[in-house]
Amino acid sequence: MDHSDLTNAIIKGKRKDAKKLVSEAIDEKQAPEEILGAMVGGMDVVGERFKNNEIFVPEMLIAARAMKTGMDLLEPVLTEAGLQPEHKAIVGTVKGDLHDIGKNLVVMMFKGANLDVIDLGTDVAPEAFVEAIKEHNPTIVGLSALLTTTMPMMEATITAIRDAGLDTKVLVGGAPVTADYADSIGANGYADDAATAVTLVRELISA
Ligand code: B1M
Repeated sequence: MDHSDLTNAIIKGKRKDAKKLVSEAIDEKQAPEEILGAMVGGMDVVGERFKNNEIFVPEMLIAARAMKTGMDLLEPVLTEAGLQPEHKAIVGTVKGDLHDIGKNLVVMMFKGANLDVIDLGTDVAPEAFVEAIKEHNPTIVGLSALLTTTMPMMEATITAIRDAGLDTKVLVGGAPVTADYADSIGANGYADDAATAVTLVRELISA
């Protein structure tokens, strides 16, 4: 079944269209994984356009909202079909840092890529990340920081995770963070923006 109109509804952030199209596809007993794939495909296009500065934060937010509208209808159907997200991601802004606009975009893009996301919020202590990893056993942990004064908390968090004997892959990002800094603190990956974060997670998962 062609779901290109649903993909376009996500790209354009048309949440009413997304709701109608997902509802119709479910009623017609379309394969739920194909309906999901059409929406994830739409978010991939949104991510690419955001990365290329063709669209900006507001457009990304309305696309994510359209995806959430569709997912609210589809999730029960996916669960019934036994189709749970294969991978979990824990995401948070590090201790001492209250910035979460970017972190929230990363969370939205991860959900758009069908990851099961546990969002720890802001000002998250290293030990809170460790406890959450032990509880949820995620594939990926994402750390966000927006202050030069809180970037060292990224290193402290990675150290706490490793000292706890956990080898979960850690992805870092945020305006002042760089790939060199990520390497210097032993992160497994760095992403410049939310769309690249999705690409990187997919690479880390398939590695
Ligand atoms: Co503050 N703040 N702020 N601030 N703030 C900055 C970051 C600052 C650069 C402004 C400035 O002085 N030019 C400066 C930091 C300087 C430095 O250390 N480098 C600064 C300061 C100093 C402060 C305070 C200390 C101000 C004060 O109170 N004296 C204070 C600190 C509070 C605290 O955190 N403890 C403060 C407070 C705030 C608010 C809370 C009021 C507010 C945040 C609101 C919120 O987030 N809920 C705020 C804001 C909005 C900003 C600016 C204006 C915008 C940041 C933003 O949201 N950008 C910012 C100036 C600037 O950066 N232009 C500034 C948009 C967002 C989409 O980008 O977060 O970079 P970004 O996310 C991107 C990428 O980085 C990436 O993907 C996102 C989307 O593509 N990404 C990841 C982000 N996280 C990622 C994680 C990943 C991967 C990619 O893997 C997991």
